[in-house]
Amino acid sequence: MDASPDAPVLVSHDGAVRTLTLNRPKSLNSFTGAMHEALLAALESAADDRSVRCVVLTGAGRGFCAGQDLADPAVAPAQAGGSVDVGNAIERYYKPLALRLRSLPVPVVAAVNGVAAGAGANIALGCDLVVAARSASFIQAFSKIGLVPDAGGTWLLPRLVGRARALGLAMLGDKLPAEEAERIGLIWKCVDDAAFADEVRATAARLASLPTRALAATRAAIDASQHLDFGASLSHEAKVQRALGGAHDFAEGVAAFMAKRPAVFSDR
Ligand code: T3D
Repeated sequence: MDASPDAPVLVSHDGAVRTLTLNRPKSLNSFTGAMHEALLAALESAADDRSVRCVVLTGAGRGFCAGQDLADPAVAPAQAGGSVDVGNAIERYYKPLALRLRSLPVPVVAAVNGVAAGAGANIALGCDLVVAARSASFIQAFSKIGLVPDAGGTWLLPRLVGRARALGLAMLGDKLPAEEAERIGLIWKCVDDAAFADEVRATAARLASLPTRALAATRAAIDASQHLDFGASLSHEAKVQRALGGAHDFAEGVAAFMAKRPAVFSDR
C-alpha cells in the first residue's frame, strides 16, 4: 500500500479505529481508478486486521468526494470521441466498492467534511452512520450530466427518504445542506464544523467499543429485511440470535449487566 503523503487514500490508526482519507483534494477527492484500487485495498486490509473495530471514511481538504473524476480520459466522452462505456466503470469499480462497504465485518462511519456529490454522495450514504459537518452538502449531480444516480443511489435514496424526496433530489440535483439532510433522515447527524472532528472521533470510538459482530449482523439483518416479509424477518432474526447467543460477547454483555460493570467486548 502507498504510504506517501500523496497517496490517493491515506490510512491512519487511532486505537481500534482505522481512518481512510480520500486524498485528491485539488479535484475534491473525485474518483480515479487508482483511488478506487487504493480504497478497496485499504478496506480489505481493515477487514483482515482483527484489531480494527471501526472504519471511518473521510476526505482531505474542503470536500468529501465529488464522485467520478470527469476529467479521467477513461470516462470522459469528449476525450473518448463522444461515447464511453460508463457501465464498465460501475461494474469494475463502484459496485465492488459499494458492496464491500456494506459487507465489512466492522461498522463504517462516513465523516462528510465537505461537499459529497454524485457517486461521492452515494458512497457516503451507503456507510452505516453518516456524520456531516454543518458546512457539508449532498448533491445527486447525475441528472446534470445525463446519468442516473449510481453507486447504490437508486436503492439507497428511496429507502432513506422515500420516493418523493428521492425523485426530487435525483431529478433536480440541487445541493442539499447537511442540516437539511439530517432533518429529512438522509444522514445520521449534522454537527457544527468546530465540533465535527470530536464528534467523529467519539462516534467511532463508541462503535469500536460495542460488540462488533452484533453490529455487522445488525446491518446485514436490516438490509435483508428489505426483501423479506414480516414473518421471514422474524425467522431471520431468530437465526442470527441463535448464532450470536453462542458467542462470547453475549455472555460478556449479560455478565457485565448483572455485575453492574462496563462490558468488554472482543468478538469480531
Ligand atoms: O464513469 C463514470 O462516469 C460513471 C460514474 C459516475 C459516477 C459519478 O459520480 S457521476 C457525477 C460526477 N460528479 C459531478 O458531476 C460533480 C462535479 N462537480 C461539481 O458539480 C462541483 O465541483 C461541486 C458542486 C461538487 C463543488 O463545487 P465548487 O464550486 O465548490 O467547486 P469547483 O470549483 O466546482 O471544484 C473545485 C475543483 O475540483 C475544480 O478544479 P479547478 O478548476 O480548481 O482546477 C473542479 O474542476 C474540480 N472538480 C470538482 N468535481 C470534479 C472535479 N474534477 C473532476 N471531476 C469531478 N467530479
